Amino acid sequence: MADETIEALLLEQRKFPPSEAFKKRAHVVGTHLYDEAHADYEAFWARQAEELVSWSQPWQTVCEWNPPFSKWFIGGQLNVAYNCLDRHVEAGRGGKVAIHWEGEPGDTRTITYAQLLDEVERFSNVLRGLGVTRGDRVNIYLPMIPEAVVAMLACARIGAAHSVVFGGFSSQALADRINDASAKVLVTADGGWRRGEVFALKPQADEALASTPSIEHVVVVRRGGNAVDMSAGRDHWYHELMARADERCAAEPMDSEQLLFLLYTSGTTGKPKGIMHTTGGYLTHVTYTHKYVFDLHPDSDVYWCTADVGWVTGHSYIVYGPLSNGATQVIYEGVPNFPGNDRLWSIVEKYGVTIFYTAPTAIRTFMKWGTQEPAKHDLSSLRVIGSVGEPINPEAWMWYRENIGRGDCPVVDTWWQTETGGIMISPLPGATTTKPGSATFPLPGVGAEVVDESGRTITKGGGYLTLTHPWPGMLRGIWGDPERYKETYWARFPGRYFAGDGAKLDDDGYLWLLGRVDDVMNVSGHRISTTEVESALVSHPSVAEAAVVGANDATTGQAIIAYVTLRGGAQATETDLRNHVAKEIGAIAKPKTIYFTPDLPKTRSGKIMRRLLRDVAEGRNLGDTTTLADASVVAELQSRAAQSTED
Ligand code: 7RM
Repeated sequence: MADETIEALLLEQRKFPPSEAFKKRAHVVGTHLYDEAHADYEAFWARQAEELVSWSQPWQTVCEWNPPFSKWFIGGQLNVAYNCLDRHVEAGRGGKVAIHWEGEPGDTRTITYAQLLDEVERFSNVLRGLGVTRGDRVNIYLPMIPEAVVAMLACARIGAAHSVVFGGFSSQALADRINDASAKVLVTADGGWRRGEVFALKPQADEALASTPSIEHVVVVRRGGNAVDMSAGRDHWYHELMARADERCAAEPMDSEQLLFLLYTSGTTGKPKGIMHTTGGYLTHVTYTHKYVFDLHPDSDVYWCTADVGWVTGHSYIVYGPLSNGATQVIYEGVPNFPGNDRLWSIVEKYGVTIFYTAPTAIRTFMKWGTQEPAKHDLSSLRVIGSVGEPINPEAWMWYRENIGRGDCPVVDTWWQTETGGIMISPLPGATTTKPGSATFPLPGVGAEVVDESGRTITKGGGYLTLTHPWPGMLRGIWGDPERYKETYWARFPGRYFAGDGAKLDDDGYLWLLGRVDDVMNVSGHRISTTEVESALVSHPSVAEAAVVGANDATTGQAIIAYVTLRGGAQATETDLRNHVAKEIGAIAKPKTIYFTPDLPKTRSGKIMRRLLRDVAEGRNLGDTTTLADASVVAELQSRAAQSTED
């Protein structure tokens, strides 16, 4: 972590205690939850599981910890879909709106809990009819439409694990994930709306399906209206299957440790990891955090998380947390600047959104668009605003507070990961005095410590973020690769979970997250490994060698910068290679800039000097280059980087 960043954060002295007005209605004021959890974290989580989740059979053991493998609420049985739907309908809240859905073109759907339950029951029967049984995997590759939620909950209802692949991923990425999980069924759509146009999904899926032998059936939702090929016997329209499906499908009890989903995330190698999450612990974690971090009052709040269901934030804080809590939420299909830069604020006004959860990269984009955009709308309904996905710089935090939160809403900066399942470090809006740019403290029930290189606990200053004891939503492993699970998270600091993030503790004990310390980039809150992009580049026939680094970027947090050496006599343009990466991984992984160079800077033993390339990309003076085999390579790259900043 660059020293300047730490210095800049240290200068941040502003503090914002919760207002008296907010405290009056808040679920948590003061320290009682922290005290309770501190005394006995297992008993604390057990109380949450009992109060917030409905079980069809109680558990015998709260937690079994065979490091690094944990099991929670052992012997307990429950159904996640029952918790998210049936129990609200049974309690007389079937008429309550679960989802205010807004399509990008402006079409809308209002879906109550009773209607969502009906749809999920029918789709559960559809999946069963296609041969899906308990323990199978179902892949989901959909735009942000209600059917994504329906498909996930239907899987949960019948005990199949879903593996959602973000619609922006390429056919190759989809095929890799389907094959790793050996999924039986794929749920996709013809296309979806984005930036005023239909983007096709089914043709991408078709390309993937050419190399996914495990898939027996494909269900296609009609959304984009674009023409698609349907392969007879394999492909089926969602609406046709639904029209024929039985209406009722009882929620079967599942074991607390039944696999709920796989979600693939980038690691430091080229191969994404299938992160495993199970049933009882995960649901407890996301229900608890969604209720307390956002101070959710389901009878009066309208909640909106702008994530995509293809990311873990969409799983935990669009689908499972909010629905388990019986919240009313907004789901929006499209981009924030269609038809204008004020689209999100028009949605906040239209639905009276009270809780808004987004990413720093979005906030920095709103800053660029200017304060006149939110000023066009009445945002007075907002009362809690949140941030997730990457470190939020104090300037963006203050802008968010002032211009979206009227200087009056608590800002909750929430740190967590795909692997943690739910929020781990965050303020509680009625209890925590915030500082702009700090995620503040571990939540009650969570143990987090900063350690130095040798694993010693630090109480002040910078180091590595570790988690000190198991928590209910923690990943249960990496699909098919227990060794990689141990090595990635538990080997660096024995007995501790290593998150891969740098962190700093200030004089008051506040945590400041400093970003990744490994080869994982964070671009607009999306995790992409440098190796993955390098592999994509070298798979192009013209590329001999490639090095990829994440350089600081004012809007996206980090930007992907690639250095490429072409094969002798080969021709390829920057556009060719960017498109190639989009085809291999997806548009989110396209390098922002590609520098062509006859050689990459290497140590004498042949290792590419990525640190040095990052320095070049960020325009820093180079330190020690004496270990380089050929220092002139760097001088050349540096002068070109300087030129491109002047352009
Ligand atoms: C939820 C999510 C995880 C990585 C994580 C961090 C970074 C996430 C924050 C943050 C600073 C935050 N899951 N990160 N939230 N850094 N402050 N509030 O993003 O698996 O996709 O990414 O994201 O580096 O390790 S994720």
